[in-house]
Amino acid sequence: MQITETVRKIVDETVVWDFHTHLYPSTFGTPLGRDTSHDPQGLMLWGIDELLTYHYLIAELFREVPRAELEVDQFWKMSRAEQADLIWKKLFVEATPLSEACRGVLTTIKRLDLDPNEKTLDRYRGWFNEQTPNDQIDRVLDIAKVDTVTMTNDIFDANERQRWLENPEIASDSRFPAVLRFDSLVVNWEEAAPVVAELGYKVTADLSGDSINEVKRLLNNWIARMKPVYCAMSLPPSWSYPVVCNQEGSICPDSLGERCLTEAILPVCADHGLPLALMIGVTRGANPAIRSAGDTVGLADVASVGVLAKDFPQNHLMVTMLARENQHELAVTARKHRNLTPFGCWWFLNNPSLIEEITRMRVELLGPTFIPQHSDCRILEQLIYKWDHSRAIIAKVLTDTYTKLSATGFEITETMIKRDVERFLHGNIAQLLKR
Ligand code: RAT
Ligand code: ZN
Repeated sequence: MQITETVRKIVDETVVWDFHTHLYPSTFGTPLGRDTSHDPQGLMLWGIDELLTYHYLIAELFREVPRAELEVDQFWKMSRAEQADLIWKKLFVEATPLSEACRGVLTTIKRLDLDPNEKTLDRYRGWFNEQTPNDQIDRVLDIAKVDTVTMTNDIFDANERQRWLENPEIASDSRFPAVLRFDSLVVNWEEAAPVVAELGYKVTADLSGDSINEVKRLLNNWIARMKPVYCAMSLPPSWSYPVVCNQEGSICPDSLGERCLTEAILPVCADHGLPLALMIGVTRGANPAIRSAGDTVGLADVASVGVLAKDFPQNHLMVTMLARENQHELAVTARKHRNLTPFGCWWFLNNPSLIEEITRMRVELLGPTFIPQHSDCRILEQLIYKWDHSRAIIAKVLTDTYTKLSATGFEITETMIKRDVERFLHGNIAQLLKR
């Protein structure tokens, strides 16, 4: 058997369950829809203008263009189409699109059978305008060979929350399972409390009285409404468990977040058999002027993850971390706690060189017991490039691993490779989410 060719073929053909995205089906409305789903505030993002105004590319635009030519405020006043035109001109026409986020747009265009050498966006826009949202979902899932696109459904996003309240059938497309997300409960209880109170729950700013039970009631109600496959939050690099509080005399804000986590979130997740995903290491608003393009990475405390896994053996934790420097310790920590599964190469790590390094190390330390990648897509068509690019690297790492293994005299079979790849791209997720 030719290991390289066999692995590549199997990795390319195996259908993916994407563990974490920000994608939605058309029932959530779409700004680019000529039918009933048309909705300027809609959440289903697709098309060339959205692809080009991805926050990764906005960050790159501001590196390329000097301030004298474009003030940040000026950019935000432009229409989405004008922003997309500018990004195409500056990053793809007047400069060579060397970065991973740029290459991704080109891979996507090519795999949609369009020519990546256009000087303007007219042809692309013309093509997208002829598509309908639902046909485009089918087409993209087919090209990317993805059958399950896990959503991120944030109860603190008023726009999204309203849609769930108005339409109980909103998540009827089983290809898009829901995920209950609630960062502010832990990261910023002060900000969360008035919103939770407004929703009809009797909570106080210091979590006194019946507050914890009310947070549990909130979570139970939203679990009943969304039927999520897991719960999730992202945490800053400063997050620690147990909380280390330097503030004397007053209530430490982080300890309120910790109470939400340990007294409400973890018990509710355990009751429902739902894993909790922790995405750790993001500092929001390091440069707030450029909005989501201004979030950054920080070194986080992996030991806290281990202590949490030890203290809550009845919970399953799915963890991804943003700093490259945290990856080895996370993999080692997962060896100590079977209720801890590392997943994905998140955000600034979703680059070929880093995916390769991290996946290689995880295979060496964890064998087949982790989830190598998630896409974090915000725009539908990104599924094409994110999975294309990741599949190539996963195949490379597995080829090297099987080659070394076969040098021992151990026989590698096609059945074995299929079993492993299926676990990595689909099966491990299905098993953890009991689906
Ligand atoms: O990767 C991203 O697009 C980030 O903006 C975040 O959405 C991050 O992945 C998150 O889920 O918090
Ligand atoms: Zn995300």
